[in-house]
Amino acid sequence: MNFPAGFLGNNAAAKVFSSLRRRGISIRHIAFTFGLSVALLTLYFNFFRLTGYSFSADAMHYPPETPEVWADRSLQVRDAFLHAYHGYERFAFPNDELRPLSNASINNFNGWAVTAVDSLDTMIMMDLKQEYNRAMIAVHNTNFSLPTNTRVPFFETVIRQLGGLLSAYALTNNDILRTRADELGTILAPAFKTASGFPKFSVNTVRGTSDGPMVGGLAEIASYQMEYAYLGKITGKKEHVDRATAATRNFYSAELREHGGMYPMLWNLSSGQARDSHLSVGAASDSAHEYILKQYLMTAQKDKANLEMYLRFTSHVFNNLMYISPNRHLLYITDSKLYRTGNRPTHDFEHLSCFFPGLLALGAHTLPLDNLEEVGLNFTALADDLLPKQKMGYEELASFNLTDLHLWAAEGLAQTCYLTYADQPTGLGPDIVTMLSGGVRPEIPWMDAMREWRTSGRRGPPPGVEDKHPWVGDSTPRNGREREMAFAMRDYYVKNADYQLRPETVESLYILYRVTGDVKWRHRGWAIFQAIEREAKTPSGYANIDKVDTYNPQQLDVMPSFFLAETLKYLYLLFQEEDPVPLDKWVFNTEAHPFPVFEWTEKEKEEYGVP
Ligand code: DMJ
Repeated sequence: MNFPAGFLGNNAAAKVFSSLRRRGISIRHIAFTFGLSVALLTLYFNFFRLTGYSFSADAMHYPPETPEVWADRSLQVRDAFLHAYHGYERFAFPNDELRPLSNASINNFNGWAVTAVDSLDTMIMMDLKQEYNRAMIAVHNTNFSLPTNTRVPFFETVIRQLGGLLSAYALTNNDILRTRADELGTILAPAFKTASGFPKFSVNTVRGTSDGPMVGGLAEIASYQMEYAYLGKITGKKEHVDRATAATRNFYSAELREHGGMYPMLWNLSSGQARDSHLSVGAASDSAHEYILKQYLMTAQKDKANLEMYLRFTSHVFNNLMYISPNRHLLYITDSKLYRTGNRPTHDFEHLSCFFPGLLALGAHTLPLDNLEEVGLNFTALADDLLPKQKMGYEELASFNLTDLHLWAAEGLAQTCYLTYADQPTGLGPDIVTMLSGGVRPEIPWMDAMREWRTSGRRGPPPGVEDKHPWVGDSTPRNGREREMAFAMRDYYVKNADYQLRPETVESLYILYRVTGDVKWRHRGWAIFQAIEREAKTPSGYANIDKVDTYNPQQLDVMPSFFLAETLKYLYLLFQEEDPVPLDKWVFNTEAHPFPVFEWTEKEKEEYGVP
C-alpha cells in the first residue's frame, strides 16, 4: 500500500514507514496491532473497574528521604499523640479511656487513669514535660486499695498499668513510680495463689482474693514474667522474682510432645499442664510467646530454658503454621485447631499475630541462631523428645542458616501484615482475614516452598519475601461470586473488617527497620500513619473504624489506651533518627513499655535461685 501524500508528515516518519514496508509490515498490520492493544487495555481496565480493584503502585522504589523529612514525620506523630492526649485530658482524665466521638469517658479497667499511666513513657520519649507532670498527679493520687473496683483484671492491669509505671521508672528513676509499682504488684499477688503458680483471671483488691475459672488462656496466664522480674530487681523483693520464675518453670516442665513443643491456648491452673490443642500466636495466645524470648533477652541471655522454648515453638510455627498463598504468594501465619479429622489450620490470619514478624526479627538480631553451639545448644537435639516427623522438620530447618530463615520469615510476614492495610480503600488493616486455601491451586506450607526454592537454585528472593504491590478495592464479599473474586485477586477475604487502632503491624515495621536498616519499612509505616490521620482522627482524639474495606467507613466511639502507649510510640520511634531505646539495651513488654536489659548479681542468683 502507498501512503497518501502528506500522511507521513516529515522525512523521519517517511523513513520509518518505508523501512517497515521493506520488512513486510503494512499499515494494516499496524492498525490491527493498535486495535488489539486498545481492546485489551479496555478489557483490562473495565475488569478492574467492575471488580472494584485497582492496581496501586506501592512505592517500591522509595524516595531516599532526608533525615529532616523523617524528623518532621516523627514530629507529626508527636502532634497526633498530643491531639489524642489533650482530648483525653480534657474530657476523660482521671478515668480510664476517652470516648472520642461523644467526648464521654469510660472506666473500662479499674478507674486508675489507665490512658495516663499507659502514656507516661511515650511522653518521656517525646519530651512532653507538661503532659508528663500532669499525668503524674494521677500516679501520686492513686490508692490501689480503695474500693473503687472489686474485680481487677490481672493481665490487662499488669501489662498496661504495672508496665507503664515500671518503664517510666526505668526512664526517670523517680521513686514514686517504683513505690506505686511495688504496691500494685503486691496487691495483684493473690492472683498467684494457685497450685501451679499461674495467675487467675482477676483479683479482689479489697478482700485480697482472686477470682476466675481454673482454666486460663495462655496470654493471660503467662504475660507477667518481665514485669515481676524487673519489679523484683528494683525492689530487691524475692517474692516478686519467685512469681516471675514460676511461669518459666511450668512451661519448661510441661508435657508438649503432642503439640510439637508449642504452647496451646488453654491451661489448667492447678496442674500447670495444657488443656487443649489449639495452637496460635494470635488472640488469647500471643504475648505468652513474646515473653519467652523477651524474658530471656531482658535478663541478659542467661536463662537457657527460655531460649530452648523459643527455638522449639518457633520451629513448630515454621514447620506447621506458615503458608504461602496460591496466587500472590503472600507469606502468612495461621492457627491450628482440633477438628473431627485431627488438628488442621484455619487459614485465618489475625492482626494480633502481626507482632510475630517483629519478634522473629528481634530474635534474629540478638541471638546466635547460626551458631547455637556457642551457647551450648544443639538445635536438632531439641527435638529428641518430640515425634519422629517433628525431628525431621528440625533437620530441614537446620539445613538453612537459621538467622537468615528467621529474618526471611519476619520480612515476608511483615510485608503481608502491611499489605492487608495497603490493599484497603481506607489504607487501614482489618482485624482478621481468611486466606485462600484448599482450592485447585492450594496454599503451600512455607518450608515446602523453601525446599523447592533451594533445590531449584535459589533463584530470586525466598518465597514470600519478594516485594509486592497492593491491590486496592472494596473486598467485602456480598455473595459467593464476589467472595471468589476477592479470593482470586487478593488471596484472602476480609473476615473481621474493623480497625481497632492496634499496634502490632507498626510494631513489626519499627523492629524490621531497626534490624535491617531498609527504608521501605519506614515508608510503609508512614503510609499507615497517613491513613490513621485521614480516617480515624476526630475533633478530640482518634477512633476505631468499623469497615476498613469500604469507601465510607464509620468511626466508632472507642480510643484504647494502647493507641497512645503502643501505636503512636512505635510510629514515633520508626521515624526517629536516633533510637532512644535501642533493641540491644531495652526490651519492650507487650504493651510497648521498655524495660532495661539487666543481669542478676551473684547474690541475687543465690538468693532467688535464678540463672
Ligand atoms: C495490647 O493491649 C497488647 O499488645 C496485647 O498484648 C495484645 N493486644 C493489645 C493491642 O492490640
